[in-house]
Amino acid sequence: MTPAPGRVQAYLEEQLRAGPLHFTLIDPDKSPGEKAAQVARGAVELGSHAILLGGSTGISRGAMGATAAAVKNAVPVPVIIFPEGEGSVAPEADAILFMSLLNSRRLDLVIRTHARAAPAIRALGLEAIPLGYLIVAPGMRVGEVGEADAVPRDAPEQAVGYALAAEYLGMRYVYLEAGSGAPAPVPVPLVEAVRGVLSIPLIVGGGIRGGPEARALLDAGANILVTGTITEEEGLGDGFRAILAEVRQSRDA
Ligand code: 1GP
Repeated sequence: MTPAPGRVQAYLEEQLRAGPLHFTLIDPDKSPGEKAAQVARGAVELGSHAILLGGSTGISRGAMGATAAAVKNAVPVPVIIFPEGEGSVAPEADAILFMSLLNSRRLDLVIRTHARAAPAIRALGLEAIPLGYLIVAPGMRVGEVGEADAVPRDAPEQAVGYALAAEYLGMRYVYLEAGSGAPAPVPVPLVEAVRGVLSIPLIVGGGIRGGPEARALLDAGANILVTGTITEEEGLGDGFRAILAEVRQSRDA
């Protein structure tokens, strides 16, 4: 029997019926506790639909938990852990992206860490969101640490294979990641090719720095845009607002 999607997945499915979404990624290491809560509050006021917590390597469960609690207290949208390992499993969040790094050469990032973490996730009652995570060149730090065979930017057929495999394995989302701080987002033709074959929602992140990039990715069929660096570097300024405006425009269309 397939388990019914949890509360956060049900919320996202409902929201996705009305159009694309935006998630704000906050690194609890760089913005702990109240600082993260403040960023989250502003982002949600501007229209962001969920807060992802993660980004740095080596974050402790205590630090992740404290920040998740502060953010949860501040915003009415889901607070979702974007994990980097077992230390990221904090029950204070609403859910955790249960993500397999599909094109990693490290078996622990494909499945073994998951096997170690799954019993704790179950015991804590944390909602696990099954997700296939695919690194596209340049991949930046996550590509290096994750020892990914990054999908070349001109090889959409490779991304299509991985994305379809993720769907056939029962994953509920596919995330195309160019890497945090990437000089350019995932290429439009690659997003179009994956969207063309996939039935599940497509998340795209890495290197989205303004309205035009957001518009191009939305037109290519991205269902959820993730941004992190822009708020770290520019706060909730014009660039961030322009991205949210494009998402809103697609929802209103
Ligand atoms: C990183 O996709 C996210 O995992 C966000 O990337 O920091 O470049 O916005 P940026």
